[in-house]
Amino acid sequence: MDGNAPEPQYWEKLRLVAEVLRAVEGPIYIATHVDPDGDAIGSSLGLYRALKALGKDARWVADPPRFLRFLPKEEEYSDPVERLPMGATLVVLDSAEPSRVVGVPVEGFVINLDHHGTNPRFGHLAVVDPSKAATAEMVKDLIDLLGVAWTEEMATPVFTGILTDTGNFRFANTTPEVLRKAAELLGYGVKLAEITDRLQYRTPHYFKALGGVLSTLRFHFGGLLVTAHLPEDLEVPEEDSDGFVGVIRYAEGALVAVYLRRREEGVKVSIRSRGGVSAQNIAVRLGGGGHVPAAGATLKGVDLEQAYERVLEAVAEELRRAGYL
Ligand SMILES: [Mn+2]
Repeated sequence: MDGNAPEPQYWEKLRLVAEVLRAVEGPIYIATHVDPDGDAIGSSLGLYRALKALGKDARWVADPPRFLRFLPKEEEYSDPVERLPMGATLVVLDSAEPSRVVGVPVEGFVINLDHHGTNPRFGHLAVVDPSKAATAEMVKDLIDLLGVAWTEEMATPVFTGILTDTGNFRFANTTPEVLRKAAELLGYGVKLAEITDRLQYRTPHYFKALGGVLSTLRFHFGGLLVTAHLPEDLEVPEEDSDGFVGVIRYAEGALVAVYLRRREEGVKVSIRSRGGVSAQNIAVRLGGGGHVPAAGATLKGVDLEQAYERVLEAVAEELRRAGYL
């Protein structure tokens, strides 16, 4: 099976999700993946607000990172729960696998909405469409199907999810359809300039860490691969660390960028690629997953040096497959 093919029954399945959600009388839990990004927070908050507007007993379990905390009100997100009540419905968004879901156990009637091709289609109702730029794009369609009247409060997080997963409409996933949806959302009062500005805010600590990361920059395979890592003496929150790969990926001539940092569970790697080279293939070889241009993995039980070795091996294999080596 081609993990990246569009979902042929997208609208049928999404319509079924809308019907189920409209019919639910009990609590509907909404959750997303660990280390949530703009799409994770945006898609789940947008759906939460739409379900609330429908009068549903919706609960959004999340811990928004600092740079996204301007989106929700504090009373909108709730703390992790150990068990879901009997008969609960759980909607998980943007989570490539059940183990990535954070804050709730994956139980009850599970609806899985995602755009990661590597998603194993877990849950009772899975709508996984890798042709979609963002899970928020799917939530845009779902809210339309729910028949809720759009408001700025609903449109803003959904728009933010699309904005961040398309790299501010710069990535190849920015299709005419994506721009049409984004334009429609702008029409509901989304403040584009304000949001793009807010999303770039970082702490002074972040900029110091960036200096440390850039001091580790190295080129491999004649410049086809650029790598950098977080120096061992530097600590930054994962949400800050996430963005560093987005800086080094612009090294001219590099087809692959890999950023590594030590975490409790091992070494986490973020991978970006272009020019027919698949970050997803590299990530899968390292035991992770993601999209073709952007993917990641966590290498368990290795130190930084061993992680570099494995990364170089996996990248070499992919560069060979793509005909560059
Ligand atoms: Mn996403």
